[in-house]
Parts: sequence; C-alpha cells; structure tokens
Amino acid sequence: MKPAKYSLLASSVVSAIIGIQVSSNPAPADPPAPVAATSYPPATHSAAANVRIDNFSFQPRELVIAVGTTVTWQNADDVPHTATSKGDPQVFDSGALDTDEKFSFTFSKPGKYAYYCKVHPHMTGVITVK
Ligand SMILES: [Cu+2]
Repeated sequence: MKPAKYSLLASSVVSAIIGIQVSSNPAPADPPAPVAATSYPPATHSAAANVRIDNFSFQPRELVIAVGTTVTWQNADDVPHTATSKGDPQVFDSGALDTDEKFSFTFSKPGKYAYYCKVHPHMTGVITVK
C-alpha cells in the first residue's frame, strides 16, 4: 500500500479550500501556508484620497485607488449633497452633507463602485478599487 494516493487527495482538498491552483504534477505535501500569507497586502496598508463636491459635481468624477484607501468626500456647495453607492447591497451612504461637511469610507475590496447624489441623481461618480 502506498501513501501517495492519500497525500494527493489531502493536498487537493487543502488547495480547494484555500483556492490555490496546483500543477497537474502532484507535488508531495507542500505546506500551503506561506503561499496564502503572501497572497494579500499587509492589513496595515492605508492611504487617503479626497473627492470634492463642488458646483453640483464630484471632483474628480472618477478615482482609482488601492485596496485599503480611505476616501473622504467634502461638500463645498451651498446646498446639501450625498455620496451614495448604487450597488445592491449598498456599500456606502454619506447621508445629507451640508456645506463643508465630510464623509469618509474605507474601501477594503477591489471593484468598481458607482455612486450618486440622492438629492441630485444626475450627479454621479465612480471609485475604482484595485
Ligand atoms: Cu447633490
């Protein structure tokens, strides 16, 4: 009886669980932990970006950021605005921001986040998280 079959099965199960692709060449029981540990950026990574709400528009309208970035919207207009994500489920909603008020949100997942102002739905913006 050879233990090889069991090892292959076990390593396939582990790979399926943690989502690592194994080559068709069955490698004998490589510990998957180091691979998983280096697959993601450190959790301590942080950055900041700003969107100014001015003259009934989001500036910049399109913003590309890294995962972990905190975006802060600030209303520079004389009327209330919101920054509200369009997705379902909704990812963020500032609520009404009066003049000079700020709202911050940290993007922890990659994706394209379209948003708008609930008071003036023609006001739209996009945050792309890479
Ligand atoms: Cu508005």
